[in-house]
Amino acid sequence: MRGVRVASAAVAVVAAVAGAGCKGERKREIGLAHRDGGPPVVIVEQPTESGAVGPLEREKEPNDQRDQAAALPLPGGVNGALASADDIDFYRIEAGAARAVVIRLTGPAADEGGVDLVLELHDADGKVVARSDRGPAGTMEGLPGAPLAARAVYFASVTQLVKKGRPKKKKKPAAEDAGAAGGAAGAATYQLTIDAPAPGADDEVEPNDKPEAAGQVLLSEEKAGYLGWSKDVDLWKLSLVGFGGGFALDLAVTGVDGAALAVDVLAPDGRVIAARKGQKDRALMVRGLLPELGAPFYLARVSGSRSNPEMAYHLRASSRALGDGDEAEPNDDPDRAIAAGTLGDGATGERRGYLDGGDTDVYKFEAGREAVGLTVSVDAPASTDVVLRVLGPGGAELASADNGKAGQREEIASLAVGRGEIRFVSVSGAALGDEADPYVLRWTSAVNLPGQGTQGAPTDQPTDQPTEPPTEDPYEQ
Ligand SMILES: [Ca+2]
Ligand SMILES: [Ca+2]
Ligand SMILES: [Ca+2]
Ligand SMILES: [Ca+2]
Repeated sequence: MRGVRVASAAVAVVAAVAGAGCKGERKREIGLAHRDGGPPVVIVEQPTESGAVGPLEREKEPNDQRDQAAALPLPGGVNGALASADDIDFYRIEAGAARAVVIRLTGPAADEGGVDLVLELHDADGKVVARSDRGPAGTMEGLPGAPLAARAVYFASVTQLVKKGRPKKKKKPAAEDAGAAGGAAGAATYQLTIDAPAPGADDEVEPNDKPEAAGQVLLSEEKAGYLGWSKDVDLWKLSLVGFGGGFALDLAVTGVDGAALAVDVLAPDGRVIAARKGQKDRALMVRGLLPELGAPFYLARVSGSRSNPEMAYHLRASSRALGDGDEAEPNDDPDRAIAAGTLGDGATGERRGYLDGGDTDVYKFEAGREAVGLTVSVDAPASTDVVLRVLGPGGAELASADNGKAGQREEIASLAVGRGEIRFVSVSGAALGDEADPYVLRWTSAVNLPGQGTQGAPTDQPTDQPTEPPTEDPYEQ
């Protein structure tokens, strides 16, 4: 396609000029197709977000050491091949201006002689600063948004993942000889490209793993980022400006194929307010966070079990007016329990909440002047296998219910609570990180008449007397 090639050459020149503003670099891009009069260059059009990188040059061995590495023009690319299971090919990248680059590595599938490729970015000293190892053969490896410091030198390396403890199969001699044959088609070949597209206004800017480099997120804005390499961590600064009383912060991060997301929310001083883990491929929410008084922002820390250079996540923060019976986070342990109310004869109530990504919700109850029998139940949304527990004042478990499967109700009936005593009710379980519907916790309490029978400790015994009588207003603030 002649038209495509012309367009991509134009893109390459524009990018080089915009990136470095250097005449020498511009000349180099134009000269790509006919450098040093060697064998004809293999032309591969490599589609990228910003158009195309190409044509690609042929790899030049030897390049097993960093000081032998051929330059990888930016933007540009190379066709190469791994000669053996332990071959390593290095390419030298000169950053020029500070910028974020997209590096991609592709190769054939296993049945076409391809191997499980690994892409690494090294700094000038050889330290690995980013790694992509998703596998198997045929899977794109990539480093989207990898940050390069101004005028620094980097090296990209291509290797093959060889599973430990299992000798490499001799099945495909063609693949073994690929390097010697100069990268014959269908062997352990690969295409490596590098490009420096300008990030959009709502895209992350790497590096962003330190609070001072976190991308700003205003309420109702949507931002995009990549789990760009192994152990990539992205911080986002969630503005709490304008947050009113009674409003909660909801955070939603869309799913990334192949990865289980993790989202932590941190206070400005670094304390973890909420830590959530999602399921593979699925979105993850953190709902109902009640911002601490005066906190100007929270930080959201996004990471994942695997990288994915092809599919960005989208992050959105929003505020929601809390309804009467809505839970408010954090409430994951007795110290941060939601004060649910006083238990007395005929007292009832309900709360709605979410068990996003491994969340636990704890509610605090306090008996009034009489001993009561407490009955609590949870109605679970369809995807959630809920666990209900009642804990004593010190956090010890007094009763639990986990009989039902996902979507089924759990109940603990007629549990004795002595006068003035505190009970914590804990709701947890296996829930999807993006379950749409809340659970509903309900409770009733009634004065425990003799002979009616309750479980738990006997009531109205002297040992059950609280050391301090209930206060006039037992409701917690
Ligand atoms: Ca990232
Ligand atoms: Ca990052
Ligand atoms: Ca919750
Ligand atoms: Ca919670």
